[in-house]
Amino acid sequence: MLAGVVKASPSSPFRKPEALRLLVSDTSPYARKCRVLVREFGLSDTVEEVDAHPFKDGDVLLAANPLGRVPALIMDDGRALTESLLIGTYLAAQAGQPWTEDWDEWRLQTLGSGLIDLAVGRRVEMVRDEALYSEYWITRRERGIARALDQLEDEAGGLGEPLGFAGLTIAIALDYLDFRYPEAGWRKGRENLVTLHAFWSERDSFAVTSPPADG
Ligand SMILES: N[C@@H](CCC(=O)N[C@@H](CS)C(=O)NCC(=O)O)C(=O)O
Repeated sequence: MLAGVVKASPSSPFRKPEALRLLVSDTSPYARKCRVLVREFGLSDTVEEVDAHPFKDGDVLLAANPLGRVPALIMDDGRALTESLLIGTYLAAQAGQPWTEDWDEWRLQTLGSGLIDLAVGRRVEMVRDEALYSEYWITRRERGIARALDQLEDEAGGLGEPLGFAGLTIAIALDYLDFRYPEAGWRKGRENLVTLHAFWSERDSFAVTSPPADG
């Protein structure tokens, strides 16, 4: 069971949805956070996943999210939530398991999400035209990734709930490094992160949402 079962749910500003559409791309680690949560919360019958690769700028995605990013969660009244953290929080509430006010869990979730930001930022820089490629930005991202990994290694052992949103976000960040930046060699000397990643890797929700090998 995912974190956040202790406190009573505050009343939701949204009525209980009957059908939700989650716009995703199969390589997006942000979308993956939400896709895993849908499965962990048993919401697969309520949430339909719709492929909406952001760089295709499809009408459905742009209508849901003017920022042109996935994930976006379209509710049955047409409004859409954006940002993986907000969508995850909403899904938790819908599942009757709202996140608790565990600020340390939130802090580590945010650091894990920032690690994803840097890894995605590095990837974006790597695939730019050669003329636009910036060694400065790539190495800056790489230094940030290394620092974040070191801090997460120091703190991951103390994660109260490896199945919580922080643990999930960190595990997805690590898996994304395997996918897009294996040279980072994040496992070396980072046993706590290895354990966390292995823990999530054994879960179906994580396995079936892993990015395609040719993605
Ligand atoms: N902070 C956002 C980040 C979402 C994001 O940047 N998604 C990427 C896919 S990995 C995207 O859609 N990029 C397209 C773009 O930035 O134009 C979240 O947590 O949902």
